[in-house]
Amino acid sequence: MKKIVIGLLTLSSYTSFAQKTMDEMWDKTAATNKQNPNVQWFRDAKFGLFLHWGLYSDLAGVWNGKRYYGSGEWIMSQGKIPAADYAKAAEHFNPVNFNADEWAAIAKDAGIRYMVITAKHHEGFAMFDSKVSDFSIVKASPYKKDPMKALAEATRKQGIQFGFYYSQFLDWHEPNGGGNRWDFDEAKKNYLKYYREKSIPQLKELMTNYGPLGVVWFDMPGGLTKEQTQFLVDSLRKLQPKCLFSSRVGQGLGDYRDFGDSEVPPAPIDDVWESIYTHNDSWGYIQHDMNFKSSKEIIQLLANVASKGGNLMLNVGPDGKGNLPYYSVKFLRETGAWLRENGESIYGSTFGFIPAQPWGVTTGKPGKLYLHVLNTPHNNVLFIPSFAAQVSKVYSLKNKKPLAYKKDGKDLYVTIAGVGANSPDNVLVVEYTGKPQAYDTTAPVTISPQYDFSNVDAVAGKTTGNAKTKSITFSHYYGDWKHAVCITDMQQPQDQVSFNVRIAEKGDYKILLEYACPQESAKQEGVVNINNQDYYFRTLRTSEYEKSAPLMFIKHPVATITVDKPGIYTINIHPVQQGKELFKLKTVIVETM
Ligand code: JFZ
Repeated sequence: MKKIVIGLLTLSSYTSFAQKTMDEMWDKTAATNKQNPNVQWFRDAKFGLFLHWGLYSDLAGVWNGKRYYGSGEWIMSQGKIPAADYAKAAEHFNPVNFNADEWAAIAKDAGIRYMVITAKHHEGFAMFDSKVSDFSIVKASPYKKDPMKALAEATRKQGIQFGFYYSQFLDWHEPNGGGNRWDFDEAKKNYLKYYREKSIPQLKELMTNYGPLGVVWFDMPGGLTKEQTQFLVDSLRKLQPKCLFSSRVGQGLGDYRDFGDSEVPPAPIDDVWESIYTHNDSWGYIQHDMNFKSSKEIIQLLANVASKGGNLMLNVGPDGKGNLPYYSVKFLRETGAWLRENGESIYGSTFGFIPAQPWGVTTGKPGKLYLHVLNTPHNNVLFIPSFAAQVSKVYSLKNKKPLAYKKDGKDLYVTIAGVGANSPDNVLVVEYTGKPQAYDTTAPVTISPQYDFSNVDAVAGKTTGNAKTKSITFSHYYGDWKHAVCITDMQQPQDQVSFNVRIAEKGDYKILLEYACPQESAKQEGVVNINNQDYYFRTLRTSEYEKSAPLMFIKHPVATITVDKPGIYTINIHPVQQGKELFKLKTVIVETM
């Protein structure tokens, strides 16, 4: 490793950019501080809007007549487009339809509490008025105005927290910026010069000229040591002590934790964190990306993230003329309509103390547990296992109508008399007295015949031997990351996974294993043990695992079982012989027969 020493700052140049960024980005251990009073608004906000907007939005996923698939803001890198050619795109970039007040009003209507927009993405183009570089919307485009100024003001008028995304290290326009190896010789790069001459001065402009910012959303750290990052953070904090920094500032120095793109942690985390998702496949606008999530998906995602204790920041990609995509506006507005009726169960909530059930998830507030019913039980009776506190009232949040309930030991049963059955998330409120119980991480997973399927996810498994629980990363299009928690490394009979389940009612059930299995793992024998009964199976080939391809899962039916007595059971799975990894097991699916 080569070291360049400049004044007090030492700069290490590194070899494998891709590897390093992936490792650093997967920053699940970043230190955050939930005692910090400045994070409270963020913890309560729950729903943010992310906007990726730049020259790439105007290119719209097309260069020289060729359509690109994969995150639109990466088109310059994907096409190895020379910086000088790419810069010419600015000459045609004229977002005349941009209307800051309209964007802010749509966000408000959607129930958005904070907005983060790309001030400069990896392409290096400043979407604001910068004195530091001429490669900006004011100096290099016919638009000539500063849209960030207008948006900062418009959001503030609506009472929405405003923040900037800023790519502090990757800058493909600059010879000394990170990432562009198709134009610039890596060996000749001086990252520190880039930080000193563009990145830090522009960050200072953003933190000086746009009023109080809620957050600065750093991305893809690189080129700095821990001390240097601390120096960067300290010098910026002086400008706005209350502004929060995302964990991708690097080196564990952020104020809140960001999960990998499109990743929700499998269990609640009592920390300050955010999941980011994009509305379709790409972050930046692509004209041929029409794969939008419905309002139902957005609402259920929001409930799911809130039930784990985090925020959802949903990304939308405006086009090069400044229009928000039709479906983004439509589905955001529908989400807002749901939030107007049910927002009490989301904003300012924490994760609920009852783990996910076949019917849905829970959030909480003092004295209240919110049941987010995402799947209606066949018999219209919700089973809430191990609800220790004294219940005083149960009602539908939407119309406040009381609902019949009964306690059987600690178990609570609520009759949902057809209320809100068509809602994407039918919220019921359980009011209780006394202290909230602790979230039980070892609680058995509920299996109930009142749903067509009950899922027992890998995360609930206890592993022994060499078996492990791992988050596996893969992707569809370029930059379109997905994650699946799986049980891996089961190679011999001692490598086992056990699931503690509670079968709520007697009946016949089918057991399906959902797993991925490459050629070398296929045709191996495994065994599922339930209630001292062995059920043998042989693994079926799906496909090889590769980060840059979809991970293919099969739902393999392996056994039919009959349960005579409701109660707590163990499902144990392991290889029969010593061999290769049996499979990557994602879910044990229990189907009602
Ligand atoms: C970054 C950007 O490169 C991308 O263009 C977009 O802005 C996204 C929000 O952030 O991409 C990342 C960063 C981190 C991970 C994946 C993609 N990660 O942690 O896996």
